[in-house]
Amino acid sequence: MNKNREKMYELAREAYKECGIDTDAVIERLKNVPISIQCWQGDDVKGFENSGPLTGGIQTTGNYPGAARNIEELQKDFEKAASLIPGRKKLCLHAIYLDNKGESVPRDQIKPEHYDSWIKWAKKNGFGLNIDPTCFSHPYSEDGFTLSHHDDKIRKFWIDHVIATRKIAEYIGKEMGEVCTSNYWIPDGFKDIPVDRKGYRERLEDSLDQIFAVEVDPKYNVAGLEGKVFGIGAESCTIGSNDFYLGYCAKKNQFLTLDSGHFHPTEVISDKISTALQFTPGLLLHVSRPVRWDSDHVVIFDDELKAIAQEIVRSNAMDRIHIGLDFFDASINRIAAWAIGARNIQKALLFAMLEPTQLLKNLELNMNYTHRLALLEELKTMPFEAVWDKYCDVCGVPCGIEWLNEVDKYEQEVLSKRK
Ligand code: RNT
Ligand code: ZN
Repeated sequence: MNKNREKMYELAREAYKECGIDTDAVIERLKNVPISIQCWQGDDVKGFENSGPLTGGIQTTGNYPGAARNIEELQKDFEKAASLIPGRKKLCLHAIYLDNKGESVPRDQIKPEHYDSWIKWAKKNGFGLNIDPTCFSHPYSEDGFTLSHHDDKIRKFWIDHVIATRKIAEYIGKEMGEVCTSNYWIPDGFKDIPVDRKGYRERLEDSLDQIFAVEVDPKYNVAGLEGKVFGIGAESCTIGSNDFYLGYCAKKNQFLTLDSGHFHPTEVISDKISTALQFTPGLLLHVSRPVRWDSDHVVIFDDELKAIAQEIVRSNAMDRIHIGLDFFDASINRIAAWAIGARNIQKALLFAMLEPTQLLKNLELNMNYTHRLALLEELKTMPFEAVWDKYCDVCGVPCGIEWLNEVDKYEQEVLSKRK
């Protein structure tokens, strides 16, 4: 870190100290909070099954050159991105990112060995690993239904796929010596107004019951259920809505996933975290950014991101919340997309941790809302940037915009050569 930045940090440290915040301690704490980073930003959610197009109500748009075409490229790209992102990183895989060694493996028959090369790579690089079942982009999901399908054969196929992924996740957890999280996102839904919502939801419940009947050690795998308001081609009804899963998770003691892009435009997950924590064993977060119809824009440092981070930090339940990212943008440099989004969630967490929370809570309890608002507003212009730079420096990643030079260089040397 250059001299000016060091000086700025010293001043910032003093300023925060006056508010009762120990910036060095905050930096040490944040360094160890794992962030799950989605592998699918690197290749536009294609995976390595060599099968059909992306379906299931999600879309990537744009054709920025240089997308990863195989496991090796995706790994190299992620290593580059990771070198620009401070903090502990886990890579989140989807089942379709298996290493099938050129042989096609049906999704209900995937095995732990198909992910061994990922485990080896993650260990070598000091990354954690998570894995999700892939219930989309498949001939058996083409008519819009998987775990709620009325055809028992198809439904069974998807149950078996999720169970297979469940066992793989537990295996990965054991290999990595820490919990491997899985997000269950089931795209099932109707384009037009359905008649039998109840029947589909009952079948989804039954499928989940069968899946969770296969026990895994919660030390090594936990699964979160992710609701959604609508998808492209499933505008009228999503079987796995947030209400459905909140009810299911509360009743059956499962983790809930909240994706910040999956709600009505004025509905925010920052207001849902405390409720979900109260009635479920824990949460997975898919931190994303909704824009119009899309739920998956690159995460920016906006008010809702700050509010999400504040809720995480203020909840005192960080051990029950697994923070993950979910966005995919094919219209900009994909490594930059990873770096921007992941640096932003880190920024938001740092910003939240630099808050004198107890003081604010006391003001609130004393109904001193004037002071609460005044203080919250003053905090916004504290010398945050200096602490952020110090955090990046401590983590050995570039401060400020310097990371972008690395991306440009990599684009020139590596990405632009991919045809
Ligand atoms: C889709 C969900 C889901 C996916 C990933 C690829 O709307 O958010 O989480 O984005 O599983
Ligand atoms: Zn998601």
